Amino acid sequence: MNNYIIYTTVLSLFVLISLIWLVVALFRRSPSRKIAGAIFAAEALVLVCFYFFYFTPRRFPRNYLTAYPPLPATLAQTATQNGFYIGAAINRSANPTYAELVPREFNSIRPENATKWRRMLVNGKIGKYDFTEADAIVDYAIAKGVRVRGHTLVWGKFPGRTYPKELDQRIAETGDPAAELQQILGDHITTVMRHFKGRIKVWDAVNEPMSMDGPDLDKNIFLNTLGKDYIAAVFRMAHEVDPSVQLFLNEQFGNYTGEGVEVFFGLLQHLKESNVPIHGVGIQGHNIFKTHNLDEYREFLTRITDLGLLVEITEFDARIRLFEDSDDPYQAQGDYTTAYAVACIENPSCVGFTVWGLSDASTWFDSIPPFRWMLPNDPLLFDTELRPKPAYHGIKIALKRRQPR
Ligand code: 9MR
Repeated sequence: MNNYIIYTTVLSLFVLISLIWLVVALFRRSPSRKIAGAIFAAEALVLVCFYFFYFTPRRFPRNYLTAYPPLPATLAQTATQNGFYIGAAINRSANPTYAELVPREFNSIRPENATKWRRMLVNGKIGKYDFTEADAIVDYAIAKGVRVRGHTLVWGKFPGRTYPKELDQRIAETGDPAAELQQILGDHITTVMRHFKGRIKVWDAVNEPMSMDGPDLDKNIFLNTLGKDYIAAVFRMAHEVDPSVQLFLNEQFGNYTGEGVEVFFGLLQHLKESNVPIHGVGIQGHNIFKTHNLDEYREFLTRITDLGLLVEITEFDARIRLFEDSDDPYQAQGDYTTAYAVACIENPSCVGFTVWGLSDASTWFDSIPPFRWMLPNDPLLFDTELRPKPAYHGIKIALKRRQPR
């Protein structure tokens, strides 16, 4: 499904080669310049057509608007009755849409950004916290009886957006980087967990420890300074601050088998054997360039829960364009999303399924290239007008069959 990347790369290479040929031929006044010019023009034209094809917004039939009879109970009620968390990532609390939709349809939320380290700091200044945005979301949810998952205490990618950029500078300038980082991390974890004590009872202690470039741990500032045991150290610090809080390791996978997965299981094994207080694994579940192999994913869930860990799907979304070859893309997307959620619902140790946004009106895909140009993305359970999509119904039906833990 990521054909456009292959096509663009190959075509662009051809265009580049023809361009070089053309420039050289023109420079040497070679007779081949006309052929080079013609080939270059033809290839460039194909490339332009190709761009138009992929980046022209699509419209798919919305058969689901008439296909499903309304069911009496809401998604949140069905989930609660069957011992499951159905969640959404939330950005603002003062939005009247959320005020109504969240407690009705979701019994769990996860601040999309508000409880990230950098986001809670005034001007990115280490130690200078402003919890206004996070408190508004958390208190709103709690007042409505909705569980909050904290995201995230430590995340080593994208400095300046996840952890404060000032940290890089502080660690580079200090005489004892390990002691300095340990101190700053300890202060951060203590301040944040104490602030939300009793309100956030489950945290992603560490987010995305795996590298995006290969089957290895991400070589971020925490790993480079403290070694791979930074992960264990974060869990231990957090547990010490509040032993009643559940601590998760949260990670994104595109494949559920392979070398990277084995490195991840090696890490889990190591944490378990070292008696690190880890309670579960969060699987993000973003479907970005392709859909996931559901058989392998089901096996993967079992492998985690066989280790005695809980698991949750924490950030699910699947772009509608991944289903555009189907006769009814929204239905195909719904079937896939339902199957993905069902694998979790059927595993008693898989305790929740959270989607990365409340409705198709607001998704991170709409703001990042190239997906912002490949509209629509429509990856969630409710459409832009907040009408339930096929997976909403599929998940609700599946929840009724959930076996209690
Ligand atoms: O959706 C989030 C986006 O608004 C932020 O700019 C970005 C950086 O903080 O994080 C996005 O959420 C990510 C999540 O925190 C961790 N897993 C991947 C998510 C999508 O990038």
